[in-house]
Amino acid sequence: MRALQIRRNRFFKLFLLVAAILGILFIIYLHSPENVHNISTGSLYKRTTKQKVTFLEGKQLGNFEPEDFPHRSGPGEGGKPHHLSPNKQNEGAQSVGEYGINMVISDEIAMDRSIPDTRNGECKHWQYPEDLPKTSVVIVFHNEGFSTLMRTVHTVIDRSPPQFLEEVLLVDDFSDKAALKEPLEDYIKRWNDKVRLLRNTEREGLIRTRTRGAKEARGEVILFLDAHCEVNRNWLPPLLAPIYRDRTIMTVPVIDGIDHDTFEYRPVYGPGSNFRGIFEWGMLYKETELPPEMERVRPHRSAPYKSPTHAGGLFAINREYFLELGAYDPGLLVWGGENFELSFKIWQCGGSIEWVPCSRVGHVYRGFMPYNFGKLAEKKKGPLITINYKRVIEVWFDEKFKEYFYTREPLAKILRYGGYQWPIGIEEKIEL
Ligand SMILES: [Mn+2]
Repeated sequence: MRALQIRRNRFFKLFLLVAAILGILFIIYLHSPENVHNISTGSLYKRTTKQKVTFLEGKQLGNFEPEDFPHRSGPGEGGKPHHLSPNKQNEGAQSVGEYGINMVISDEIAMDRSIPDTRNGECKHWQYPEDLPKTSVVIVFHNEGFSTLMRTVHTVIDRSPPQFLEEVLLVDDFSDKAALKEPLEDYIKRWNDKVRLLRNTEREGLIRTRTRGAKEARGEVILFLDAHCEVNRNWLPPLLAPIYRDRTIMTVPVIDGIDHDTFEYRPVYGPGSNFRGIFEWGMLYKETELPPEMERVRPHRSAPYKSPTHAGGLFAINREYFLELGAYDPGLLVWGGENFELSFKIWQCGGSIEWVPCSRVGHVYRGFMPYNFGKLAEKKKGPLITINYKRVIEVWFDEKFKEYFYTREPLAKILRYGGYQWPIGIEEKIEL
């Protein structure tokens, strides 16, 4: 008996020793250089418990698919064009001069008007994880029309599952229009703390103001929208699902057009087509259809797909990842080129960009930019946007590719773009 017990004891001790060694080896393995990255992304721990996105065969609807829009009649309902009565047309034309948008038309249209469902029919049948990350929708504005700004907020609140919407964060880039002062503060009280308002104390420009919004946001994901949008049905879960799967993925909704003079809502792209963002060597942003060889291997045309870049205005990203990348380069001026800067940084730091056909957001394309850059542009010689492009290229392109840009934009050679400070810790992330 005793002999057996001693043997058992020994066996037990040996077992403990082996278990301890295995444990230590596992800890060393976790901290080896290849895996440190995984740990910091959180994917190693969460992978086993994460829910999957699945496509439901048959007629079954996906878990976040809402009821159809009730049939309503009224100005602009159904996304139809709206026209002013003759006695208001002058006023309407004047507002186009002031805002680049016909605000008199906008004011006559309901904040929550119905709009056509422009998605691929498949989109109704996707099942998304129930524990998607909470999101701060960040909306930067400068002298925006009141009703277009508020319609953006109304549609976000009405058409997002509340459990995934941490807040809508409005960031005012030093507007001076009276309607955006107290009346705005009073209006958003109806949403209690769900809608927050921050104000810059001087003009900072879109790029820096967005970075401020990202820093002050409370959600795990930040989602930037322009200040004149209408989000469409079930727009949010499809944008969050890829980020939930991998925090280094940035997601981009497909944009529909809203006419600045009639508020007609219509798709920009042909039905069923999938486009993605590219750039040419003079840094002109373009879009091309997804190549057939990529489309062929995708089981569903409505599934997200990789894209080199994006137009800039509307996208979602893990907040901490965005800040780890140094947010937007603070040396970029006002507007332009920030979409490329962020895209290049994402790919060169191991991340990627996905366009999401099942997330549709309407955007008013303005007739022109209704404001100037004020003091922001005074100190600089040369076109701001070319200075920005030069800065992005000098930082992120290899010599060979820089030459392609200078061949297209020879004048850029003599422009000065200022000193560049690498974001802290980014060197370890760059994959050469
Ligand atoms: Mn816009």
